[in-house]
Amino acid sequence: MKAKQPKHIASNTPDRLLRIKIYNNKNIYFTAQAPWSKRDYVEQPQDDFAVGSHEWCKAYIPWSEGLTFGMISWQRACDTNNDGVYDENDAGWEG
Ligand SMILES: [Ca+2]
Repeated sequence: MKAKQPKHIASNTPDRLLRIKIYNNKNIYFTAQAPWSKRDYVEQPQDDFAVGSHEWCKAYIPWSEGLTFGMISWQRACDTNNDGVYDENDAGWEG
């Protein structure tokens, strides 16, 4: 008789991350962080360009990743008149 194969062997080893919180009294807490959708880095169209360059500013899709370092960089370096788009009205536009 064949041994029955466990069906969900992977479910016992969840791929978890830990968040570490250190409080003022030096207590350290570890909390499990559930995987989130953005954890696996997806290549972005602007990856080939230097952050803040004209090409990068053009390629970056505002808010495509939410409020990230990229988004903040885009707001500071690209959308200098803060109207939500990168175009000829912004200081870094080369056109
Ligand atoms: Ca702008």
